[in-house]
Amino acid sequence: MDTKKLFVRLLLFVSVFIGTSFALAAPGWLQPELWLMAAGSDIIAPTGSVVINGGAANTNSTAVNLTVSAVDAGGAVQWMSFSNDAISWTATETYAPFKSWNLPAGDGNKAVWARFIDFSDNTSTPVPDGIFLDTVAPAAPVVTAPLISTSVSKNKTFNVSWGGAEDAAPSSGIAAYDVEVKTNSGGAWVAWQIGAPAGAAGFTGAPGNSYYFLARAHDGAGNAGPYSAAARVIVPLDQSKGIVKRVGFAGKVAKAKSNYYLGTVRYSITAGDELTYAFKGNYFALIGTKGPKLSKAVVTIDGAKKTIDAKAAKNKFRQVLMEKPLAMKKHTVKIKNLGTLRRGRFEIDGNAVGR
Ligand SMILES: [Ca+2]
Ligand SMILES: [Ca+2]
Repeated sequence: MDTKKLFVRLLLFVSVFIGTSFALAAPGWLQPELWLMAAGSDIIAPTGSVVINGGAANTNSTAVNLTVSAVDAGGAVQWMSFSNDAISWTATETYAPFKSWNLPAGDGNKAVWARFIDFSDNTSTPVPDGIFLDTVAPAAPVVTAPLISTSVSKNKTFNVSWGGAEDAAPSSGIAAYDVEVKTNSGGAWVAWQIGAPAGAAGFTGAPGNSYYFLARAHDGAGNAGPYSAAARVIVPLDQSKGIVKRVGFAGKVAKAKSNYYLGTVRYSITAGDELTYAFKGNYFALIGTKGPKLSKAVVTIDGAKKTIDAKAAKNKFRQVLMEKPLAMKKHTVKIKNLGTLRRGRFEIDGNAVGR
């Protein structure tokens, strides 16, 4: 074998050897960090950030999730470490984008600090993120509504308002209210206003039904408070519903623009006229007109009589002329016009029957 061939073979062998070695070591060799480390030249610390719960302002749990992000100018971030006070740090652990973390107990402002370390042990300046810890739910709010819709409305629509929930300090604030409604005592609760600010809204019912409203508040950290007591609103039956017997009381007014409930009223101008109603419910109120020319009447509920007087200095519409809580069952109500002298007219506008 001549020298030339030997040289070519040697060259080939060396090339293969270097190529193989380079290929095996390539991941390391290609990392500039290692070159710089070898040269002792990485003196730049990493920089990074930490975000608690995706940047949320509040949390109701001490268990939070951290998202970290860090870069190193000289190479790669290798380790990370955390602290609740920037004094006492966790043991360094391999850098990763997520970390489960526990805030110290006690509601209020909380901070979590992170720091990042590179291969050359350069440690970043600690960086914080803050969050407000609120683990205590707000108290029940207040729901306000009329006992009988006709006290505030001549149609079937009335206003319901909610608000006033207190959230004990340290508080993340009241964020929203939920208001639910059910129809009659046996009904199912149904969402009506969900995630609403404190406020009021009109509700339209059907005559003869009772509507129950209750509300709860959520604070800014997502704690839901207890439900308020329920407020009941009775939407009365119009005066001609539920009549089982009628003597007189033949007068009727139907005038949409009047102040009567549903624009209608039934009246008597004769002493002794009598209307008998039958209802099933746990409450009864007679809705009628008061005024200078309006009479006395006798109301008999299940046999118990009561004399009432519709006289008032000026006309007032949709007044509660009498009311009575009752056992939940069928009741008979008789209304007899006494036809008082010079003010013999008696007007029945509706009957509020609680259910
Ligand atoms: Ca709270
Ligand atoms: Ca009416």
